[in-house]
Amino acid sequence: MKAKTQLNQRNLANLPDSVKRPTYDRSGLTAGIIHIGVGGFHRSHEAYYTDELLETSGSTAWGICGVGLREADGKIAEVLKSQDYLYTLIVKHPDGSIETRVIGSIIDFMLGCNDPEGVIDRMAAPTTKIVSLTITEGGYNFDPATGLFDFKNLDVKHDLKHPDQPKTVFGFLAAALRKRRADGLPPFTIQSCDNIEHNGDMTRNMLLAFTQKADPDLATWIEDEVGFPNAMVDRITPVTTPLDVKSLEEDFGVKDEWPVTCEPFCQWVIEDKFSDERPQWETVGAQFVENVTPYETMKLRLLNAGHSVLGLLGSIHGHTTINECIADPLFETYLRRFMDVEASPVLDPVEGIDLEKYKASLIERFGNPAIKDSLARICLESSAKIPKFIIPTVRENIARKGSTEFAALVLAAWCYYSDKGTDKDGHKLEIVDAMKSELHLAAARTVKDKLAFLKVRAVFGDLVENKSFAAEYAGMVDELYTYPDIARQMQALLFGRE
Ligand code: CS2
Repeated sequence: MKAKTQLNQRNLANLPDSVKRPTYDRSGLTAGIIHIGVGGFHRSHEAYYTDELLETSGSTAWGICGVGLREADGKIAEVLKSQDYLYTLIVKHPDGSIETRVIGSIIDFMLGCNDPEGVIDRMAAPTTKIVSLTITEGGYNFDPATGLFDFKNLDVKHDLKHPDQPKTVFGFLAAALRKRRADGLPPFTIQSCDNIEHNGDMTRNMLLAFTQKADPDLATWIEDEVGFPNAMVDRITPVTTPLDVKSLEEDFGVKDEWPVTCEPFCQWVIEDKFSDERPQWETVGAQFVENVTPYETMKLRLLNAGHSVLGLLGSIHGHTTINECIADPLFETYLRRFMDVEASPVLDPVEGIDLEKYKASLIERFGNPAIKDSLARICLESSAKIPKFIIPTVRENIARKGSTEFAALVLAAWCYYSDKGTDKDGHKLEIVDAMKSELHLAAARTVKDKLAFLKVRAVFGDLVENKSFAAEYAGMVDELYTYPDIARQMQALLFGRE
């Protein structure tokens, strides 16, 4: 039996040699970065890059203070505090080998729902240079039907009435920027790390819409002074399982209540548009570029869209993980065909990237048998993902009269998934989506109206008005409801009817 060491600052020196750990002086760091949304992805990505930077540069200005805005963030707050904000990153290679590394860049954590003034003050402190965000695709409060900021959101209404006790990220950003301006401080950079095309521009537009209503003078200052770099972020980070916690303890001797697992691959391409100082992340593998758009479009429409394609088709077929889908030749071929015939033709060339190699690398990454990325995670909040990952490709193909059938079948599968909530053999699927009941109600009307699901404007906009796409989709839903066997339809699209 291996000796077991509780992860905390005091015990760092006692960890087994196989576990890499920070050697820099964490007690001397200031939090130049405040990060809102400390989920697995932040911990495998920005916090990892920053840890490497602190390890190699001797800089003391770039510690991270994590922030959670919701009650549900209480758990991560508690775990991180009890471990002196340390956690283990478990990197799983396809050959089964594992690297473990304790990340030290997070040095504090605050809960906005318990202490809004404290969080605002921290964001407004002179040492804060960047507020970064992973608030998920659905967190931007963007109404896809109108393209505008959603003022109907009750928390937004609350924030407009109580600017010093905000609940939403926009309320917090506005309050902190207002304070900095009053204190004569430069603004921080606002850095989105979410999977949204032009994520910086999106953040800017949403924050400006909010502040134009809340405080028009402040909006002008934000417009003139605040940097919102767009970025492409990438590292597959599955949900941590109890088995991950147990294996870390048994195989490596580290007791860590909430480690993070991820793949070896990691990428971060950022526009160099910061309002103030920034970390030299380029020294640890990030790329700074003039224009990130082609990179983000490529990633969203191949990787994230590819995930959703496998996630929805795979779920109703009865697969449970991404690597299981890739191990099934029908699914791998389908994904390749979607990427080649529908996604690639509407992508701009990306400097320095060979698209064929990029797609092959995605198949390889998805196939990593150690990752076991669950389809439940991939399908989580599909209503926020599909409009960003798949619908733009469909629209562009409609415009250029290209193929849309591979995507249409995914939407038909999503309808079935939302309606039945089971795979084809009746096993219950775990569906988590802010629009779950609305989507279920629409999907359940399919038998009466084949286009009922496609008519949900908040997701599909006016897609249903395109007659030929609507007919293609209707035919697929019809067939799926008649023969609930998605593999049969995938086969027919790929190889024709027998
Ligand atoms: C996934 C992403 O949430 C999803 O649907 O596609 O979380 C994906 O794993 C990451 O963006 C990888 O960088």
